[in-house]
Amino acid sequence: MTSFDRIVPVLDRLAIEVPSWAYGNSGTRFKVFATPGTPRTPQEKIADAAKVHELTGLAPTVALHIPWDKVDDYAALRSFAQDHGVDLGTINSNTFQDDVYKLGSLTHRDPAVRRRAIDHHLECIEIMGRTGSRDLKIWLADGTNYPGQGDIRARQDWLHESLTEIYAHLGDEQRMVLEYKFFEPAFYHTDVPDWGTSYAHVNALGDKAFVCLDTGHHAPGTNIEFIVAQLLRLGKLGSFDFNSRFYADDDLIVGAADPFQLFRILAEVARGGGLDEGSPVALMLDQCHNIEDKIPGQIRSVLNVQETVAKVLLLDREALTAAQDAGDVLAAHQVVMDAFWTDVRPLLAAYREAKGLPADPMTAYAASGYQQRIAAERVGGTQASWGA
Ligand code: PSV
Ligand code: MN
Ligand code: MN
Repeated sequence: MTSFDRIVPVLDRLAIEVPSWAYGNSGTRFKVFATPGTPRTPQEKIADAAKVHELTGLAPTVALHIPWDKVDDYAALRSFAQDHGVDLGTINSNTFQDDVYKLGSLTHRDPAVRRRAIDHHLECIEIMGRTGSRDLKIWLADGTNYPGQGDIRARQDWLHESLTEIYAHLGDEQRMVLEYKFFEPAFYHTDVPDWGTSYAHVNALGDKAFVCLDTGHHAPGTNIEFIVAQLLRLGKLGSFDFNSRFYADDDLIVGAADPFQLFRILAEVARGGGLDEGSPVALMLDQCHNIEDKIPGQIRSVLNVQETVAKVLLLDREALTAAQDAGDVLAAHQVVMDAFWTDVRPLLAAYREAKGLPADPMTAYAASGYQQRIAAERVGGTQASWGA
C-alpha cells in the first residue's frame, strides 16, 4: 500500500460546503461587476453549486443566507437541491442589513431591537427544520465606532441573554456556530471580535454551541493554526469559513494568498482529529468572486482545499514526533516542509479519474459549455448580488 492509498479514506469523506452568496455578484464599495449568467434565484444558485459538486465530488452541501435566499417553500427547495445531487447546509442569519440594526442587533441597548433579532434567529431555526440543516451560523456586525458610544460590558450581557434564548430553541441534532471578526463594519470595538469571546459565549451555552473560525477575520500576523489547535483541544471548533486575504477580510479564493498558511491550519485540524470520522469540524467556503467567474472560482477553491488536505495527510507524523523528541529543530521543520512541497496534483488527478470524476475539473468545466448556457438562458430578472 502506498502512502497515498492510506489517505484515500479521508479524501473520500472530505466535504467542503459552498456558500450560496458566492454565486451572486459581489464587489467593493467602488463597483460591482456583473457577469452574464449570474443566478437570479436561490434555485439557480443551488444549480451552480451542484455543478461544482458534480465535477469535483467535494461540495455536497450549499449554505443559505436568510433573507437573501428566502423562499416560500423550503421543503421544495430542499427537494430541488437533492434532485440536483446536493443537500442544503448551514443556515446563516442576517442582522446586518436592516436600518433598525444600525447600533446593534443581539447586543442592542433597546430590548425591542434585541427581540426582533432573536426572532429572526428563531425563524432561521424553523427554516433549518424544513431544509434539514444541522447548523445555524451567527455572525454579528454588532459593535461601535467611537469610545463611549456603547456600554461594551453591558452589551456582552445582552449578547449572552439573546444567545441563550436562541440556543434553547435548537433541536437535539442542531448546532449553533458563533463566528468572530476583529473589525468591520464597526471600527472601534466589535462585540464578538476574537475566538476567546466566541468561546466564552458558546461555552456558557452548552454542548451544541461551537466557534466558527473564518480565516479572513484576524489581524495580520495572527497565528491561526494555534487558535485551531486550542479550540480543538477544548472541543469547541465547530466550523471553518475558508477564504484568503492579503489585507483585511478580502474573501479571496482559499489558498491563493498564502498556501502555506492553509497547510499549517489544516495540519492542526488533522492533528486535532478534525478530519476524523464524526468530527464536529465542518469545512465551508466564505468567499466572493468580484472579478473572476464564480463557478470556476468555487471549483478552484475546493480543489485548493483538497490538495492541501492531501499534503497534510502525507505529513510523516512518526518522523516529526521522533525529531521533536530528539529536540532536532531542523529535522522537524524539514518533515513539515517536505509534506508542504509534495506535488499531490498528479496523484489527485488519478484519484479523481478512478472515481469517475474529471481528472482536471477546471478544464472539464470550461469544456462543459455550462457557462455559455447559463449566460444565454439567464436573461431578464434581477441577478443575485452578495446582498440579495
Ligand atoms: C462576515 O464578514 C462574514 O464572513 C460572515 O460569515 C457572513 O455570514 C458572511 O461574511 C457573508 O455575509
Ligand atoms: Mn464568514
Ligand atoms: Mn467575512
